Formats: sequence, structure tokens, C-alpha cells
Amino acid sequence: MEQVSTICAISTPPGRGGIAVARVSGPRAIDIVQKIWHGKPLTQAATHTAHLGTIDGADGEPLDTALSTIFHAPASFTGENVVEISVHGSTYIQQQLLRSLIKAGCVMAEPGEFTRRAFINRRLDLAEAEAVADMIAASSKAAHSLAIAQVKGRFSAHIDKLRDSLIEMASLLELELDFSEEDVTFADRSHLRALATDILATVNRLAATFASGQAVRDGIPVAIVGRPNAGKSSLLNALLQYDRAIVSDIPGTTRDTVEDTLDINGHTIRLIDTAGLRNTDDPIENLGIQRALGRVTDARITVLLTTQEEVTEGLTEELAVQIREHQSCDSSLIIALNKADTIPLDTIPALLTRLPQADATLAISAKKGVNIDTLTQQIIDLATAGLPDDESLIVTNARHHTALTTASSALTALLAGLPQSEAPLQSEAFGETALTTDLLAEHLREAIQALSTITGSITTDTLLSTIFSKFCIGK
Ligand SMILES: Nc1nc2c(ncn2[C@@H]2O[C@H](COP(=O)(O)OP(=O)(O)OP(=O)(O)O)[C@@H](O)[C@H]2O)c(=O)[nH]1
Ligand SMILES: [Mg+2]
Repeated sequence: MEQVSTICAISTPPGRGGIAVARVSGPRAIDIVQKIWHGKPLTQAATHTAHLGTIDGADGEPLDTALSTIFHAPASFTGENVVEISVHGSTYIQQQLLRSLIKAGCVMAEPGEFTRRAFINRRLDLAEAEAVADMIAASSKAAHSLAIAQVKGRFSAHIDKLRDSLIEMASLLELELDFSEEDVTFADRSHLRALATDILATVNRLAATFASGQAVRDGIPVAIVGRPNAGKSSLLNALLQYDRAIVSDIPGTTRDTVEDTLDINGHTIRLIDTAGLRNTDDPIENLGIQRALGRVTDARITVLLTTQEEVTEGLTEELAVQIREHQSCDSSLIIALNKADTIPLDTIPALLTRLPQADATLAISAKKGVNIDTLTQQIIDLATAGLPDDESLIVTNARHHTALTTASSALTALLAGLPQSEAPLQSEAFGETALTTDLLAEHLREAIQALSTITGSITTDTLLSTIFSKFCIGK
């Protein structure tokens, strides 16, 4: 049998810090650390205990005071023997500690190797392991809370439940295949149909959370568009509360897109200010306009900024049509009537009713900072609309989304092939669209296979390498 190596890496971020932690994992983890340790013998220490001692550098001289925390297999993150060594966080100490560990018998860990070992030793399934990466990367409260829900394995539990129902269906069909000679039907057609419809609905519901889920994880992309001088850059600055973009009364001030992020109530919003939309012969401005429309396609939310003059001249309607042509189907449109500070208050309601159809409309003043809070609330509400309260039911990972889409197509094909009538599956009696039991079973296998790749009950080495290589070393 191939000997499993003992790996080591610094698990804290690169650079100087108050404390740095080296992680050592593998069958010989405790023995190796003991070789360079002065203090109470670690080899005799109980699991989940911490010990203060001195650790040697690669030259055999004492390097630093260290705290070693011992975890015995299998009750550790990786499922192997693990020692976590905390030392003072100078880069010199970190380097020396690693060299010392390697000299004593460790090998350097590959990126993601600790989590990979946790997966191999069944401490985590694939979806949970990926959630660990998300949790490390999370930069907002919302993204962190999403990742936590998935690390806890509740998402995996949903997927496994779906897969189990499919396996139950498959076994009914297999039974029928076995007895097909005798023209017996074990698999009650209406039961199969109900089960498949139910599972398909759940799969589709999960898949539908992806766009919003991704926006919550990575930040909600919000494109601010409108005609030149509508006040787009002023709105960007008002939202960010500092002068990020140049504001001037010269139309066509913003040429390229200007981006920045904003944290509101734990949500990251990625704001994109764009060049004003108009017909122009200026080639540079035109490039900017094309870029603006491209950002509309990528955005979850587009804020169309307009003014009283544009509304009265019918320009807003024209813009709204142009924007909808570029929006993706699951994104939203907010139309904001800007420069409300220059409009008599009592005429605003009438102007608002003249705005084109949108997911939300409101009057604001970017310059005076009026109604900006309402706008941000609308952005967050629209971006998270339709997301289930249970965060473990939200798909944030593109690989999971692809798997769910594959399962959905397979189930749709299966349903299309299930006879409506009560005729036996193998009989000639049902309509032309109905599939034979083997073909139905084939679609079912495809759906099961797709769902299994999410939690990793079926994986290939290539898939694993791709997933874990995205981790950083020491994780
Ligand atoms: N009174 C008033 N003026 C505003 C408001 N918002 C913007 N402005 C003014 O409108 C002018 C244009 O503002 P910008 O923010 O540069 O407009 P823009 O849409 O970014 O323009 P381009 O970059 O040229 O497309 C500036 O003089 C702003 O001060 C507002 O709410 N009220
Ligand atoms: Mg501008």
C-alpha cells in the first residue's frame, strides 16, 4: 500500500502577523513535530489538547515559543492526525518552521490538499468542501452566511434526498424490466409520473436560485445607465458617499465604465457607472456606449436614471426599450426620476405615472442625496427576491448549477417519455412519444449521475483536482 505522506503548510495569510499557524496533517504528524519539539511529549498528549513548548528551526537551534494543538485521527479536520502549531508571525519564523518540518519528514501541501484529504476521508462531501472555499473567500455577511449554511451540509442533505427518490424510482423500473416478459407492471405509472414531476420541480426551483445566489455571494452587479447629464456619476458618488467619478454639466463626461463596491446591510453591491446613452459620431464615446450596454447584460439590476425633460419628450420610453433589449431575462429594471429637487413636489406623482413599466420606480435627487436609501433598499429587495429563507436551498456554485440543469433535462425527457395512460410500459399500446422502460431507466440514471456529482458520491480524479486546485495552500 502506498504510504500516505504527512503534509505541512502555513495556514494563515502570507506576510507578517501577530501569530502564524502551521498545519501538519498525516499519519506521522505528531511524531514529526515531536522531533523538533521541547516540552511535554506531544506523542503522549490526549487529542484536542494544546501544549506550550519550544520549537526548533531547520538548523536545530530553538526557533520560537510555540503552542501545539493535537488532534488524533479521525476526529480532525482532515480525518488524519493533525498538529496545529502557532508561532509568532514573522516571515522568518514561518519560513524556518516550514523548513524544519520538511527536514523532519513532512512534504509541502498542495493548494487545497487539507480539504481534499478531508473529502477523501469522508469528513466533508464535495459540496461542503467547496463551501469551505466560499467561506474563506466570503467578503460580506450575506456571502458568509450562505457559505455557512452549505458547510453544515444541509444543501448536500437536500441533494441526497432528491437522489434517493430517483434511486427509488429507478429500482421500480428495474423491477419492471426484470419481469417484462410476464407483462407485469410494478411501477405504477401515475406514481412514477407524480414522483418525477415532484423531483423535477424541486430541481428547477434549486437551479432558479443560482443567478440571485451568485449575486449574493459575489456582490450584486448594478449598472447605472441613462442619457448624458442624467446624473449617473452623481448617483454613483451619492451611493458611495465620496467623489468617485467626475461630475460635470458637460454631457458625455463619463466615457469608460467606473466601478466600485458598496456594503449595505451585509450585502455587497457592485456599482457600475456608465457612459451616457445617445447617438454620437464620436468613436470613443460610441465605444463607451457599447461598453455600457454590455454592462447592462451582465447586471442583475439596471438603474435607468432619467429627468423630467426626458419624460416629457418621450426619451425615457425609448431608453427603456433599448435597455430591455440588452438585459438578461432574470434581471430587474429600476427607473429613477432624478433631479427631483428641481421639480415642484406636487407634480412628481404625475411624472412617476408617466414612467415606462419597470420593476420599481421612484424619484430621487442624486445631488441632494434625497431618497437614495429607498433606492438601495429596492436594489437589495429585487436582487434577493424569490430566494428561499432557508439559505441551504440556494445554489451559488456554477458546477452545482450545471449538474442541476443536466438533471432537469434528463427528468424532462423522462417525463415526456412516460405514457399518460395506464398501459404497461413495455406494451405497444401507448402513444408514439412514450419510451421503453430501458430508455426511461437511462434518463433516470443520467439524472442520478448528475446529482451525485454535486456531493461527490460519483467523482473523477480530474474533477477533484480542478476543484481543490482553486483552494490556497494551507486550506
Ligand atoms: N439639481 C440637480 N442636479 C443634478 C442632480 N444630479 C446631477 N445633477 C447635475 O447634473 C449634471 C450632470 O451630472 P453627472 O452626474 O455628471 O451626469 P452623468 O449622467 O454622469 O453624465 P455623463 O457622464 O455625461 O453621461 C451635473 O452638473 C450635476 O451636478 C440632481 O439630483 N439635482
Ligand atoms: Mg457621468
